[in-house]
Parts: sequence; structure tokens; C-alpha cells
Amino acid sequence: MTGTVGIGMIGARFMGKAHTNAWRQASIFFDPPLKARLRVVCARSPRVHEFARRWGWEKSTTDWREVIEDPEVHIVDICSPNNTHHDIAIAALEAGKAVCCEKPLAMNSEEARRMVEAARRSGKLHTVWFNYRRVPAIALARQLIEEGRIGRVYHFRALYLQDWTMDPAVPLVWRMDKQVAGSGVTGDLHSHIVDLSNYLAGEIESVAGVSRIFVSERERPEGGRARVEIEDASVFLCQYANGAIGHFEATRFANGRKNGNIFEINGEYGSLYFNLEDMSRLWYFDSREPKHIQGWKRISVWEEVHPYMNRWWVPGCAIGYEHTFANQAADVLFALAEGKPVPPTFEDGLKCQLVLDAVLEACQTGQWVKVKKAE
Ligand code: SOE
Repeated sequence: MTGTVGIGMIGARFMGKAHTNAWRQASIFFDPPLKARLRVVCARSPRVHEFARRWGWEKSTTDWREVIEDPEVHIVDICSPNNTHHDIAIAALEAGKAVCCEKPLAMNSEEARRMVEAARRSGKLHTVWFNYRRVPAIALARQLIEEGRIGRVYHFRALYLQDWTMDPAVPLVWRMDKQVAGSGVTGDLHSHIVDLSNYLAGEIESVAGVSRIFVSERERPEGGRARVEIEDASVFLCQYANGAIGHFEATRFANGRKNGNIFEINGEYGSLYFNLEDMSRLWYFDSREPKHIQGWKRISVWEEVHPYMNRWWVPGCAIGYEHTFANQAADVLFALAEGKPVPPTFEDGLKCQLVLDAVLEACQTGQWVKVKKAE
């Protein structure tokens, strides 16, 4: 297929900006056979009309069903809050559209399962915006693992650290509202590092964890006090099907940490380390090098040979957060043209959700919990 594909985007806030920018940049920098056409953007607030004008959308609406009904929309891009993903994705798939859905895929694994079934029935492209898989340094980590450079994985440890809700005066916005978000840091932050673990380390079989709510009451944005029902912080241990063990920490109470997404993998022959706050680097230790020159190698992932980098700037000119979305949008445009799937698919979204559900249960019961199988 060549030509243009109409995008219908639902949600016009933080992720709405990231995705709009991604569709534009992907079409220009990657020159895919199918170019994105910013057909219609939707949000509940009438502010969406101004958003459309500023960001270059042809049309805007406050009713998401209009997006699904538009015959010129081929891809429905969902970046509205978590409790809307299920209904919109299923309606879009049933209307024969491809669907790109923000993370976490759903409020829980029952919803995610229904979304997977709808995706399979439709035969249409489906993907989840776990954008960190498209950080070139993380894609390189996967390449090094596939090349056998660290051998069997023994440990995966990951941290996702933020501090934006520490002030008790921060209102109970949707990411802190259980009815809208489903969970706190589990769905919002663990989802990212669990997906990276699925991508890099393998399948998690069981988990045990603890979580905390540090501020128990907050003001609602529309006024009035409300009890906080989502976890501010969560830590869990896990066992992998391949024998590895891991631990994960996600918190919005790590003073000074803004978007610290960090992991380390220790394998038989070597180790890998990544920190999003220095996202052009991948650290690699190779124990098979002669002892007298062994040490951690800091690879600057901006050479043409590195994943995605031949589409961006010359070596030394780093790329950033927004490019991870552009890289994924480009993969979607190529995959659609070639009739191929584009990971992470809804199946990957479900696998992640099953781990998240197990983590929530483990934190609630204080017990080890087995992760249910996707199939
Ligand atoms: C939370 O603060 C958040 O915006 C997440 O929801 C995003 O997925 C992450 O990329 C940045 O942090």
C-alpha cells in the first residue's frame, strides 16, 4: 500500500501532543510508503478545537464515535484515560480500523483479553504505545541479548522513579483516580518496566510485593476532598520462567527523580545498564574480554548503525523522548503498508496486564501470586 492513512486521535493532552508530533515526524523523517494524514482529533473538552488548529488537525470533535464512523480514518489512535481504552478500541476494531492504544492497554486483564479477542477477530493492525521499546539504546540492548552477548539472564532489576505527587496539595487528577486509571504506579509506571522486562528478559511467572499510599486524601480538581485509593509506590520481586529472578520499584515519591526509568540485566557473560535520564547511552560489561581491559563500556547510541538512528541526526546530535513515539509511529506506517504486525501488540499488552494484576493482588494479600497465562 502507498498513499496516505487518515489518523483519528482520541485524547488531546500530554500524549495527544506526543502522538501528533510523532505522526508528523515519522512521515517526514522515515519517508514510509504510507504517510499519516491528521484527519480528526477528539477530546471531551471543547478546547480540542483550538488544539486541532494549533497542531494541524483537519477536523475536531468532542464525540469519539464520530472518529470511528469517519470513513477517512484508517488508524484510531487512543491516548485518552485508561478507562476509555476498552470501549473505544473494540468499537474501532469492529469498524475495521487499525488501533494504536496508549499504555496500559486496559484497566485490568479481563478488559485486555476482550480487546485481544476483538483484535484477532478483526484481522487489523493493533499496537500498544510502550514507547520505551523504541529508545535506540533499549532496542540495542535487545539486539545485544539476541546476539548472545550476555548469555543466560540471571537478574533483571528495574526502577521507575518520579516525584510529581509528593506535595499533598497536588489534586487528585485522573492518573490518581482509581475509577479512571484502574491503579496508581502499577498501571502507570510498572507497566513500562514490565513491558521492557517482557521484551528483554522473558516471561514472569510469579510475584510478591508491597505497596503504599503515602497521602491518603486529596482535593478533587472540580472541588471537594476525596480518599486516595491508588498506590503511590510499589515494590515487587519476581521469578521468571527461564530461572532468572528480578525486582521492580515504581514510585511517585522519589524526591528529585522526574522520569528515572532505569534497568540493569546481569547475564552469564555480561551485563547491560540503562537510565532514561541519559537516554543516548547503553552501558555494557563483557566478562569475556581479557581481565586487564575489562570494564563497563558506555556506548553512545547515536551512530548510523544503531536502531532508528540513520533516520535522525548525525552522530553526536542526540535524540529525545518525543523521538521514541516517532520511531513507533514509523514502524506502524511501514507495517501497515506491508500488512505486518507491529509489536508490542495487544497480546503483549495483555501479557503485561496479567503481570500487573498479579502485582496488585500480591500487594493486597502479602502472598506470592502466580501470573495467569495469556492463552
Ligand atoms: C506519568 O507521569 C507519565 O506521564 C506516564 O504516564 C508516561 O507513560 C511516562 O512516559 C511519563 O510519565
